[in-house]
Amino acid sequence: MKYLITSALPYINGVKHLGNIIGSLLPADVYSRFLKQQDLEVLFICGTDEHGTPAEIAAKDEGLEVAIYCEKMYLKQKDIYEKFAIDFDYFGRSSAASNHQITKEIFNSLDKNGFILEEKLKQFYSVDDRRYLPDRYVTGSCPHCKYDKARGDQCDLCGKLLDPLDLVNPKSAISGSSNLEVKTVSHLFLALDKLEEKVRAWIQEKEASWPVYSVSVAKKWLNEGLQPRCISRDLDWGISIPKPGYEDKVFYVWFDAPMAYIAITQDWARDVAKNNDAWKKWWCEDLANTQYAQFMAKDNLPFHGVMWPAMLLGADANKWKTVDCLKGFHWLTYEGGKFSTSLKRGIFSDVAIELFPADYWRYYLLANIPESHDSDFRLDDFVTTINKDLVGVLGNFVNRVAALLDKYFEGKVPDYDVNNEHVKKLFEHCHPFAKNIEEDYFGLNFRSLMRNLRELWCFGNEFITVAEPWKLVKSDKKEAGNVLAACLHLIRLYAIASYPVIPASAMKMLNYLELSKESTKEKFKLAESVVFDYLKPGEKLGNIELLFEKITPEKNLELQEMFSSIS
Ligand code: B3M
Ligand code: ZN
Repeated sequence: MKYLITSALPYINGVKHLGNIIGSLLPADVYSRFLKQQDLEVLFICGTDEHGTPAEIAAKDEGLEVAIYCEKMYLKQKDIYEKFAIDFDYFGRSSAASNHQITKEIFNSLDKNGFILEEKLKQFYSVDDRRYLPDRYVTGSCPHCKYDKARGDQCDLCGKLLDPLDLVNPKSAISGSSNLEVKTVSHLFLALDKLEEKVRAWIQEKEASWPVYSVSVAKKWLNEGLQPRCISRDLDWGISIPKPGYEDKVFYVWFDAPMAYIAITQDWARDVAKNNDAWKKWWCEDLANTQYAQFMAKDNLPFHGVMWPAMLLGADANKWKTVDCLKGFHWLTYEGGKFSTSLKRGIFSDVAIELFPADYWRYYLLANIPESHDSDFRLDDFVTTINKDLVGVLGNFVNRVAALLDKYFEGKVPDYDVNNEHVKKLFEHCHPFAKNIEEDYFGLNFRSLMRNLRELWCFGNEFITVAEPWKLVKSDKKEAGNVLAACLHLIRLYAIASYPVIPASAMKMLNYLELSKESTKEKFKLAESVVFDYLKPGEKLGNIELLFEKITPEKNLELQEMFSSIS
């Protein structure tokens, strides 16, 4: 079995907030790191989603050409994800040539198979801008809640999806002009209604391996009855439509964005695998031996669970790999309200990563992942959690062990007896934990994973507090050596079990045990990590780098002030 992992492609129109990070990128990374640790064949693909009105409007706001803006934001986002230690095999772009090609190819197949319709549509034309105004190019008042800055595709206040023609007092978002005419124009539609039965059968086949929530969202869409969906737009930036009469239009962003998962894999094949055909084994060969997991926030579930599969099934039912596990997340809220990119509300990834190392954010976000319901990010809770769990539990244990070994055993692995009762006790306790943690990783149960990890860490402090090696060393040095050797093995287990969540800190622990080089692959398997005779007696231990630094009350105050204006 090989494992294909994709995370929803973040929109290009700005730096993402912490809600976006935990809503797809971070859990996908944890899964990918874990599987790679088990020495399985894994490909983790992501990239920026660069088309549509949001990109054009954001570029205009910055006074840049769209292509230049996208290039700049692509590099910026890529850099931030690297700093968060999100370890993609390839981070590409939906605007790449590969995506133009594959999107057109799939469209042509759909057209040939009779799933593309031409229909007339009423649309705003701006006389002053001399152009049509799709989606967000129209603003006005929401007909539902009267919010006066609603956009043509959606109202940011009440969240309802809109058609530009629904808006009250519509205006052009480009010039502000309200001199708009309604014109009837021909557009292309994906005949989702004709694909409904194929999708229904496909979901039935897959649903056993999807989380319940994803199944219910997909079925809800399906049961409301699928309607033809417009897939053409009057924009300059995007993928042009290879059909006579539509030369001046481009594809709707949601038509080409999921195709980019395939296109980015092609770019990976060219640039990383150095074999232009290497993408095929992930997408169109040996389908039964690929396990494909997608990660996304809940608003993306209908597109991934219904619309994109419909496109692939309609293009060629037997050719394409479709998702096996559709993992959708709820919302992370910020201090009780919404994170919002347009309103700049919340903590954004670029600011966050300058404040604390990635592991701090990774740990807190994963411990609070909105897995089965929305969850709230709270700055005071972030500070408390870091100080308690990372500094007080994990960091403290590792420091205690290292200090005692420095003091009494010249910083070396003590002589120890594998069959001593401390080791036995540890083994009995840790074995079921490691098994549960392994199941949590494989089963994508993040909340349970984080609880189990934390509990496993807590055990170290309890163990050493009860065994009191600092006293034993005076009466029975051999026994103190047994205890501390057992603790070193526990640190090894912690490093291995925690690596996907806090990779940099895990590597520091392995460096301390001088295992960083040999422990990359097979020696790293979780199932085999509960071994307590692994370290060689007498071996010199490395330097222990400070794992985590306490967030002081002064720093806490500084943070509260820094973010107080946005709550
Ligand atoms: N860019 C929406 C989002 O970032 C969208 C995902 C596309 S995945 C093909 O939430
Ligand atoms: Zn509204």
